[in-house]
Amino acid sequence: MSVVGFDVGFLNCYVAVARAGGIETVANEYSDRCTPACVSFGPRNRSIGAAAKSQVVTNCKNTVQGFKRFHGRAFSDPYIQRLKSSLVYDLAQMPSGTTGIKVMYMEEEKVFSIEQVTAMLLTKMKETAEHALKKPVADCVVSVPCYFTDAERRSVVDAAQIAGLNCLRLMNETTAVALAYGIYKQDLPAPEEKPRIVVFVDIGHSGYQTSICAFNKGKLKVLATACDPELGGKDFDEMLVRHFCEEFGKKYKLDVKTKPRALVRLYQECEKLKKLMSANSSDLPLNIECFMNDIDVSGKLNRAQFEEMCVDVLARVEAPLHSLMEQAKLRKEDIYAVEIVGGASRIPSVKERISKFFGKELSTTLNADEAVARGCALQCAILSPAFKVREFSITDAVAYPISLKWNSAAEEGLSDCEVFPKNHAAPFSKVLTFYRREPFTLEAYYNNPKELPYPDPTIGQFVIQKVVPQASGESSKVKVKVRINIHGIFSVSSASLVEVQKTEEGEEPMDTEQQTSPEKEEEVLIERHATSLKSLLYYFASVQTSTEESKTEKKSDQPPQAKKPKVKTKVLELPIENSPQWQLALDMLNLFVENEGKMIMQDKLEKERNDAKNYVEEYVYDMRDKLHGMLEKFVSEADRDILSLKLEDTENWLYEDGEDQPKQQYIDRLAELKKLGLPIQERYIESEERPKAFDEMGKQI
Ligand code: ATP
Ligand code: K
Ligand code: MG
Repeated sequence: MSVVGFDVGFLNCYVAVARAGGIETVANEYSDRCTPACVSFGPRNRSIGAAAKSQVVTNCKNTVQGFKRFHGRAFSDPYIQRLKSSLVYDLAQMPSGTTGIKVMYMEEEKVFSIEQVTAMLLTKMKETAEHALKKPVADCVVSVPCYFTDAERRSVVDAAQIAGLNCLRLMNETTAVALAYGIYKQDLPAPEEKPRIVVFVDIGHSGYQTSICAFNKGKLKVLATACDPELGGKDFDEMLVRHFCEEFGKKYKLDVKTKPRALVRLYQECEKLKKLMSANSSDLPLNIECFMNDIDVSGKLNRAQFEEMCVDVLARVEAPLHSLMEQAKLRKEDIYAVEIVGGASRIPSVKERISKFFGKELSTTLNADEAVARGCALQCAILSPAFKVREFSITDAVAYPISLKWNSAAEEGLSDCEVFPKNHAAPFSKVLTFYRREPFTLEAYYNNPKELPYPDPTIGQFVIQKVVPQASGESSKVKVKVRINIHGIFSVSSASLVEVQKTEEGEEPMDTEQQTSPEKEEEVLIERHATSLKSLLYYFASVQTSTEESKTEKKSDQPPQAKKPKVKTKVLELPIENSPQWQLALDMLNLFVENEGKMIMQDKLEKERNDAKNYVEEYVYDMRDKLHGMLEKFVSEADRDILSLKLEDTENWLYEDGEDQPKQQYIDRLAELKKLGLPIQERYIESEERPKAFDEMGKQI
């Protein structure tokens, strides 16, 4: 049982773990807590994270970044098509119609699905966690932007599975931040008191997310969220790149856009410049040597000019804040604090806008880079039975209103019903009642496509199978449980048919089965009995809280003395055929799991091969130094010449034929060298030990 939180950022990823001392953000093999969201493909292996980022320029066509936005998207999605032209690497269509990336890997052209690419990143992050915890990691919580749709979320869940992770929860990034904020607060209002209202703002590289939350002791409730999925640090970079492309075009007659490598370098330098400008308002230089056609370029910019060129981007900061306050129906005076996180929240003009909107100083009590990962690790600790944490209940909110439509039994066409309005509590289950004689289909969709950052409002089709009429010929009562699960994903989780076995004439059967789940639940009557189909009646029953789900036969609990009819009902579970939109097929998923395992093995073998080669190289240099240094007295001139020659031979070999050999070749070479070197080293050690031993003896006497 591991307790791990992964912040899978568009640009930067973080890993937090729970250890005896509490929650800790842990460093990767480069002693860096930030792991770039970058995967690079080579002729023999993959590089992931920092190792991949160092290849962004040298291996630009096979180094992928910025792929978080491809999840759950069709290749034909206009959004993907638009992006495609601006990317240095290639995209391709997967057989299922979703988006894949096309690269050269192991000297072959390969197309990887987005789930596979994110899985590669997660593989790296998993290793980082395993290294820190010194044990295998499976259970974890993974972050997603709160504006992710169902298809995007399912795609991330699949990616986690491909990486061999057991994702206990996909956590909305803003909610993770809210948890990291609230769980340690000792002074939250008591449960019956007026809650403390806090706004959270996360501006990362790709997206802008805001949420407004109510805190009481031991709980947090997300009241509303508002986002701009296309506003983040990258938009500021974009403006800078555009500016310098123009400037260099005029000044040096360079068409930067035609050279992917130059463009990638310009993006890197502009991002650096942007960060510097957060701390300096004076003129700052931008210099790139050998930028294009052997030309060195230089330019300069100050913060005022930067803000001027970013007016349109900055103008978009306010809209989500307006929407947030409008949805929550609260006044600005009700807000206790505005907490900001995310790298781009450091841009002074962004901070100014937010602060001005609320008429309030912003709070930066949380670690701007690590709060999401820490919140995820905290959530994982809460979900883990093996870990003791403070009780803390989290109620999230539905980001987009969800409706169901179905063919009405009265054959009057389609009926529909909004089952989860915007900001409805999540996770949550509802039991819907239908009266049917045959199988029927429910179609789930987002009913407000205008606010969806996604072209297709379809969530999926769910066929309730094996529905039959009652023995009497009447329609059967069918109970369908729909839910927003812990990942924020809609599903039809179960369906059952209530079979009336015996009733006395004229009486309505009473069913007494109880629906339960650890989640909050509600019963909604969708259709009335067959005779009054026209009216859709909503009937909100109280939340039921019994502890066992009845799946088998149940008797109605009529008191025997009240001479009422005896009714026996039997509840039959019905199979459901699920077809969620853009769902990765199970056989593909299994294949990807298998392939990820093979690629991990390949990377491991390649690393071992490289290490073996490095050992030879190290030995050559080390021994050569020592032969003329500390080992000089312990070797005859003749032996030294033999070994020296052998070392030189080996060095030459390493740069020629030995450049790229199987691991065993290096092991053998090293063994050959050691056969000559070891006796010399032994003589040296012996001579070192002898006086020491005498010393020891002297001390004892
Ligand atoms: P997302 O949340 O959109 O998935 P992310 O989590 O990877 O992306 P962050 O790590 O929060 O993003 O932020 C990265 C962005 O913040 C980059 O655009 C980076 O240039 C920017 N950034 C970081 N530090 C500063 C700074 N001091 N000034 C300006 N921008 C900064
Ligand atoms: K991040
Ligand atoms: Mg982020």
